[in-house]
Amino acid sequence: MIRDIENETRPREDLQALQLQRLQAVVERVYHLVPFYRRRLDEAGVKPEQIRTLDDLKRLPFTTKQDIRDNYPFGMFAAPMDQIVRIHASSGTTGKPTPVAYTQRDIDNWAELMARTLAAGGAHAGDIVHVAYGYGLFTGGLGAHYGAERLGAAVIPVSGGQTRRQIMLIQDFCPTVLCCTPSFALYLAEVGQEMGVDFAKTKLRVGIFGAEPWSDAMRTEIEARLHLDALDIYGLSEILGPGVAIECVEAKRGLHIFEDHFLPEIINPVTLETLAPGEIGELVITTITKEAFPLLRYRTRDITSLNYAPCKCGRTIARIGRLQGRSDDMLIIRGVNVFPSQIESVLMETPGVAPHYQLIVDREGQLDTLEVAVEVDETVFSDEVKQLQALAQNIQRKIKDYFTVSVKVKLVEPRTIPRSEGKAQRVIDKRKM
Ligand code: DLL
Repeated sequence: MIRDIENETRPREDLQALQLQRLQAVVERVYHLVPFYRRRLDEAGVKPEQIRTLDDLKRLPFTTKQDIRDNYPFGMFAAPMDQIVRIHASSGTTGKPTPVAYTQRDIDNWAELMARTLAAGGAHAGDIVHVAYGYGLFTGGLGAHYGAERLGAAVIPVSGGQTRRQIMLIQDFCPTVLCCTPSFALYLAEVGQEMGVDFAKTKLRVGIFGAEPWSDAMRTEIEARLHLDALDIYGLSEILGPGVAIECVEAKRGLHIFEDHFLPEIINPVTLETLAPGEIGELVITTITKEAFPLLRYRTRDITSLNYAPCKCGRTIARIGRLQGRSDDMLIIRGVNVFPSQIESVLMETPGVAPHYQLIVDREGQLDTLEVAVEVDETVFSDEVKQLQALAQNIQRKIKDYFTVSVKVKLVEPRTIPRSEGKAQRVIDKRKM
């Protein structure tokens, strides 16, 4: 269902007029309220009044995560503290978290965007939404929570953890919508199976899964095991949290990005040139409605492409392709670029291995090596050693055919790869240890 027909099905010319007006306002805002941006814009020789067309976006400087770090903790806020009502932060695998802020209007816009997101998945008032994204500094839990309430749905704010108890609640409280990471969805399926739960008998109808990369093959697996429509949701704390882009349940082809709030571009991460629709590169987003934490041309590091073709659901807003991963997560194994999600696709095509894996990157001499540790399922595990070896070789060959690199494949016992209640850790980089 389209919750906001006006903003999601507008003719492009009208949308662009709105975007330009909002872009001009945000440039004006940051120029006057954020010393960092004033300096950057002055260095680039751009004054707010020189933004006359959407094309002038290209004249604006990029913003990076490092810029936000350099202004730690609150130097990039564009509203005084008496107008800020919420602070979240991205986890940051190393060092300090990256704080982001919201005014009351930002929170309202976010709730509305998340309501639009859930509606794209077919959710409506009367639904019961089980939110298993973490609550706290992470934006997933509270983002989904406010959106579901705005939609008029009932929220079960379980947050992460206590997997068995969550399965009990799914059976007893009968939620119809499940919000969590795809790796946790898979874990719920696994634990449910151990508990003898038939998910076809639960009321779950749709899953809103994101916050980490996952493949189409993983979607098929989760849909079959949980008996629901699994949709991909994208967002990042710096830009908003969840509610930036979502697949529609009608097409499940590309994630609609809410262009009335975000201006997307795709750039070549090396030359920084803007790429054409369809070309794969780094997603850059300019927020055009945020008050407390607006960002100009923020380099997300996420790799995808843009598609402006109207969708069969009726939306005219652009779609981004499924995220391949972050440029920082891309492994370069003997000169070949490999994304963990691509390895996942190969593993998922192989009968006998479970969808739980880890990639271990190491270095031998000057060369980077990759070991793929993947669980075999119960039936295969009891097979003879010879059969297990053949399975490992088969996976090795498939990966070699696909990427032209040789990797080591290690089959491991069922349930030995750590399960995740939030974002899964797929890559272990021993080079950095
Ligand atoms: O993960 C916000 C979120 C919460 C999105 C719940 C979706 C659902 P951060 O912790 O700041 O925010 O992490 C953002 O996660 O730059 C991507 O690299 C990755 N990511 C998020 N969604 C997807 C997705 C939240 N659908 C970072 N596919 C982003 C692939 C994703 N990667």
